[in-house]
Amino acid sequence: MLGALDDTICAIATPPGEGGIGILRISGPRALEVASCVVRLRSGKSLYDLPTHRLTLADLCAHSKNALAEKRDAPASNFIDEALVVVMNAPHSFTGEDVVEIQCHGGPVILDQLCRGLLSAGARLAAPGEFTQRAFLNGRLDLAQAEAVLDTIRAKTERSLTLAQSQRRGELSRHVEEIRSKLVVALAHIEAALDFAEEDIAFVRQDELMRLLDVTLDKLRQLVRSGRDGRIWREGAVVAILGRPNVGKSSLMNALLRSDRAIVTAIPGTTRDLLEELLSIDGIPVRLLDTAGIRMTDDPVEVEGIRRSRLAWADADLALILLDGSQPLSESDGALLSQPESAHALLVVNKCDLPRQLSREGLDRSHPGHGNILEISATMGIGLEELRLAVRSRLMPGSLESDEGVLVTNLRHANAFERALQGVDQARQSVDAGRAGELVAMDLRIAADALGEITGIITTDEILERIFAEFCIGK
Ligand SMILES: Nc1nc2c(ncn2[C@@H]2O[C@H](COP(=O)(O)OP(=O)(O)OP(=O)(O)O)[C@@H](O)[C@H]2O)c(=O)[nH]1
Ligand SMILES: [Mg+2]
Repeated sequence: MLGALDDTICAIATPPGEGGIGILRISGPRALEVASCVVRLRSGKSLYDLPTHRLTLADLCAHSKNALAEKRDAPASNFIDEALVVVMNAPHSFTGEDVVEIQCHGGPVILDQLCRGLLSAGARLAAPGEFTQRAFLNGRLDLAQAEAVLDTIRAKTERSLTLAQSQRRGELSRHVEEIRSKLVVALAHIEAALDFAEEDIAFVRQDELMRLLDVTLDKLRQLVRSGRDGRIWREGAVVAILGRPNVGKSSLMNALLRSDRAIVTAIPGTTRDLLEELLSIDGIPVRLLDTAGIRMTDDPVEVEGIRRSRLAWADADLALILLDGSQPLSESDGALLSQPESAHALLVVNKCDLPRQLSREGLDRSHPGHGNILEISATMGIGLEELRLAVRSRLMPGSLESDEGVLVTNLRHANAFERALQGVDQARQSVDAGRAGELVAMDLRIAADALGEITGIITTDEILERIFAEFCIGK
């Protein structure tokens, strides 16, 4: 259930654990009243007298009903901590409600005691994302902007952050609204024509309508296309390094990370578990997996490692199959290359600094159809730039942004854009085939509603609950 807006909510807004500063957030109609139960301003004034958006020094005490009445210089028996307190009066706050934020020392006991004080003063513990949900319900943000708050917090590369910030500022929403409002105007004309069918008044010219639908289709197609990469921008692409033992998988991981993350030895079978690290390849967040070398073995630990390598392959967005150029192709290499999945893998020949034993022609002959084969030396750092480029273009072929520079990074939005595209496409076909106006109107309505779902003009409690449940408490 969505919380009622007449409650006053509170939460610890900083992450759990110890920190230099911990922040408590209170929002709702009784925010000042609740906060007054634990905050005693050093100036002796009441919270109600504070100017909005100004930090003020205060003592914090365990909840007492008459905290306000207590004398400023009386020894505070129930003293908890010193703090800076800020009041943000409605509607000029993140949630649009009265908000009080308390910045104290970031110790779990302090924060916990204060939180309990606020609860006994009448606040309710906020649900995950409830502050942002209130910002949405009070019209401070639309739904796409509210979702971007979460993307901003979770961004894994600078590029993902830039995208999230642009969505949070409302660029995607403006774009959506522009398309939607044109559809709604067209819809109004078509419906008016239906209402006054007998009067023979032309409300919309067929060629104008076709032109509008064509332009809209183009825009929607671009957005849908950009949405295919959306998951990667948000969560990162999984790239698994595979190959038989000792080909240099861990060395490649370290070279790409520019650190000694994985253990490298000359002993085959060094890596026995999956190692995962996040890196940015040209701004694309990549979750790089180093795996156990795949070969026939009886060692139970290695067998388990190999099983995990295979699972990682199945889940990966891209696999790099690594071969050792200083050795002839082995049976284990052949077994990997014969897997049907290997057709989508990138073939990388390592150790190109050593005398060559593996010929590209031989490889093409025995295992054709692998496309471009890259040559690198993980330890000497040769060919890594080409490898990065190849990974990037495999993960995201084609151009990234639509004409207006908007990029769809959210699955829910991508889905809505797809339904909008289908609706407009259907409508266009109906106009083209001279079908009844009712049919055109119905499809345009579907498209306009799908777009409305993105910004939240059209929404249900169920959608809202699902979206805000993903947030952390205090956001
Ligand atoms: N000359 C040369 N040696 C390399 C290169 N890459 C890796 N090696 C060496 O190959 C050996 C194995 O490297 P690892 O990175 O541990 O290989 P791996 O594929 O992770 O091996 P497992 O974890 O056992 O499956 C080490 O001695 C590395 O120093 C390279 O590009 N050139
Ligand atoms: Mg290894």
